Amino acid sequence: MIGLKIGLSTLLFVRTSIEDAIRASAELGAECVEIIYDVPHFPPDYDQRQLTGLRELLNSHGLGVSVHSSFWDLNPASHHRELLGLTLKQARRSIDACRALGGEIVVLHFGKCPIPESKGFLEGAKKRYRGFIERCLPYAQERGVTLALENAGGQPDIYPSTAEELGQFVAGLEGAKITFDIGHAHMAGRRAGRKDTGAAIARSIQKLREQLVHVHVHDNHGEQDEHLPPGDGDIDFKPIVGALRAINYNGLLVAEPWSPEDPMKAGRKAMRRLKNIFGG
Ligand SMILES: [Mn+2]
Repeated sequence: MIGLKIGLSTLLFVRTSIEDAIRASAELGAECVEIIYDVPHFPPDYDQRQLTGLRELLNSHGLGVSVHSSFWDLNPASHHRELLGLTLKQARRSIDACRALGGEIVVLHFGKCPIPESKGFLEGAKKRYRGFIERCLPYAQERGVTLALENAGGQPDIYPSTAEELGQFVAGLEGAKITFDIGHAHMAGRRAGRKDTGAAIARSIQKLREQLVHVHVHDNHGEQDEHLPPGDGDIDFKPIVGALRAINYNGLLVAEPWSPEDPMKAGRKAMRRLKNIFGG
């Protein structure tokens, strides 16, 4: 493994160029950057030959890198064959980008089912999501990239949603790994009726230790996916950090604060809190 590195997602910098987002992350003390391979920095017609320059920029700052696959307007469980095809095309481009940047991890999102109340439709969505991942896996493996599927907040119209559901899903898929999103796990815990979610999240991390290869950190108050800097919501990080230590997690810890108005302020706060919370 590469050793624990804390850093920032480019999700934070939607009003600057990708180059400035990388420079700003380095300035804020990030040791790694997660590149969101989607708009605004990577439009559908993005020329991937430009990735060579980005790789040099990342290297010049000594930054580790991961890639978050395209997700805006896409759905890996879509009932529209064309949309499913487009989602697959963008996932492959994201995998290509990760390889070109020298990264090892591509984060993939869950599928969406607009009418989970219809059992047959939900089953179809789950089947399509599985088929989608089965098509991405060999493409990633051939390029030396690991696919890390992300847990959501326990919403009924998303699959797989809770960390438990995701764990069951990847258990049957050779090579599929997990991005553990702490903010989403907190929402899922609250949705399941828990007040203090920290202990349950810690147990979940322990249980998924074999597949857990990547971590997203952000905070919220258990209801909306606020993407606050850690410490600004009501997540109890203590047991969570304990669990990550107990499983000897030493991959990337990517903070995902959302603050288009003042990204530097939110990024500085997120980095400071990450260092305090995780003892970096
Ligand atoms: Mn996330």
